[in-house]
Amino acid sequence: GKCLKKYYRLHVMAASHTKPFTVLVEGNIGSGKTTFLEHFTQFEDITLLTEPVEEWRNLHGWNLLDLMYKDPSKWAMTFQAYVSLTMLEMHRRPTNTPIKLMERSIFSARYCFVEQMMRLGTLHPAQFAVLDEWFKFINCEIPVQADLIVYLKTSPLIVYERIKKRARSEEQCVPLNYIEELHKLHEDWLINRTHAECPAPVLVLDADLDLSQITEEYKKSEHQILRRAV
Ligand code: DCP
Repeated sequence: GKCLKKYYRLHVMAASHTKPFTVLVEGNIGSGKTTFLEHFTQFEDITLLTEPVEEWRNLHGWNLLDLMYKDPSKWAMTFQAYVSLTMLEMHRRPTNTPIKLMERSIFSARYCFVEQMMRLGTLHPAQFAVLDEWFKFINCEIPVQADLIVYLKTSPLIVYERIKKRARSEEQCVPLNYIEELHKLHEDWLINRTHAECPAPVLVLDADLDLSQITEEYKKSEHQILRRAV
């Protein structure tokens, strides 16, 4: 009996490690995705994959984010190709915990950012087609675990002010209009469901709240993420 119990426990652990309960944290630029993930450092059993943007700012010393904002038509394709790679790597990264929280996904890259750059003409239709074929291939052939999406819903004007305040050098020229369109694309994907696919159930949080109130809002997601009474 004891032996079997031990075997069972090991088995469950192994299963949870290869297939951890995976939460994708989504929301507009400046919606507080990193802050949301940081809230969960207090809990055990969770792997946090934060700030993929830091990889985009330093690939062998190259700041792809900066190149992309400075000369979008030239660099959008390169930038989005690298974003897809880093996101896929995060989706596939093994954990030794039963829960995994990650910032963004290959889905928001495709349905929000690549979509936006295609509509603006920043990506040539042929460049868009290549990125889209990569996305479809990955989607069909490579298992990407997604059990819950936390959508940090914001108003464009509020995140626009936050972006100006945090003054990440690359983002200084991002206009309000760009943020508004990105907002609509997040809403279309996660609320209006205009794309055939939404990979997981969506939990919507009010991320307009400021830092003094946001912890209470974040707490509302704890039981769904930890899957126990909290
Ligand atoms: N970006 C992009 N294409 C993507 C993903 C991101 O052009 N597929 C850009 C938009 C931002 C920067 O990368 O300028 C980082 O955006 P994120 O929303 O991913 O990260 P933040 O740091 O803004 O998130 P938060 O403030 O919510 O923590």
